[in-house]
Amino acid sequence: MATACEMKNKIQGHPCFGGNHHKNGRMHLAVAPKCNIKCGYCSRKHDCANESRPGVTSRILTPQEAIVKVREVMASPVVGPIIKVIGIAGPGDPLFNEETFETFMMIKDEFPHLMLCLSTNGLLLPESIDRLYEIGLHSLTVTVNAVDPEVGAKIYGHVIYHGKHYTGLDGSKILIANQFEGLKRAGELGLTIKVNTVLTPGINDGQISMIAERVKKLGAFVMNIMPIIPQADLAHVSPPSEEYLAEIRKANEEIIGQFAHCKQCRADAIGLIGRDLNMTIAEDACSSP
Ligand code: CLF
Ligand code: SF4
Repeated sequence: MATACEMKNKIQGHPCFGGNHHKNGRMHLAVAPKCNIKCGYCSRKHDCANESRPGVTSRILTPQEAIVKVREVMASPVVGPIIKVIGIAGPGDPLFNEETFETFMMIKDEFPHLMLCLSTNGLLLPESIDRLYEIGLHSLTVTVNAVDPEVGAKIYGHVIYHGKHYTGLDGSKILIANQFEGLKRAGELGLTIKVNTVLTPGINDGQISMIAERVKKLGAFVMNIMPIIPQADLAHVSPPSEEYLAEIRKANEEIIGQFAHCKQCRADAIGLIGRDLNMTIAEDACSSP
């Protein structure tokens, strides 16, 4: 596990881990369309709601298109210097799409100075973590919504694992066990880890502190408690108020640092958090000779 000092150096420049998010930006590559679980708040028509703002459907890029896009963005005089991180966050689960690995390998070869970042539901983390480490993954986000499989079963409709379809408690048990096993291994490897938790009032409120305690012990650096955006099977849930969200974050900040600047970005977001620069890149491209 990395020491606090090593971790502080590692997160320099990463806008989602406490690096200055007014100066440092990230570029998401939407290369991962397929998902292997069904979160109750996911409509499947949109980007992964664990890391992305629902309601915006991305155009899926092939790894070849993605590297072309990175070249274009890095060549932009306005946006290029801001980008410090390349993230793959959907629109499905990155680890369930081989294109994720292909894309990261190309980025690593051509832009070794950029930090590679991945966000996953964690189902395939135990079998993928060594591969991610070898590719040089810098930072990992796992969305953990429950410690107790009974609670998880109210959030996850199904889990498809190694070709088999599991529902209810069976699926939830596999998912949660794999999330913690993968996190444990990631901590041992010294990766920079963030845990996202979708606060779903009336369902997982009582789980938040248990998640915080457990992931902190495994080496997570920061927690990002996000408000549910109710839709699909969980459309009836009332989202938390800003006051309630702030209260829950405060109650857990002594256990693990809380990231409060998340903007639930699109899977193809580019630029500073909360300030998408896709248009700037298009304008740069138009004004190039
Ligand atoms: Fe992207 Fe996520 Fe990496 Fe950041 S976003 S893959 S950790 S580079 Fe950041 Fe956006 Fe919130 Fe994610 S603000 S949704 S926490
Ligand atoms: Fe939807 Fe993401 Fe959950 Fe998959 S992991 S079901 S894409 S919210």
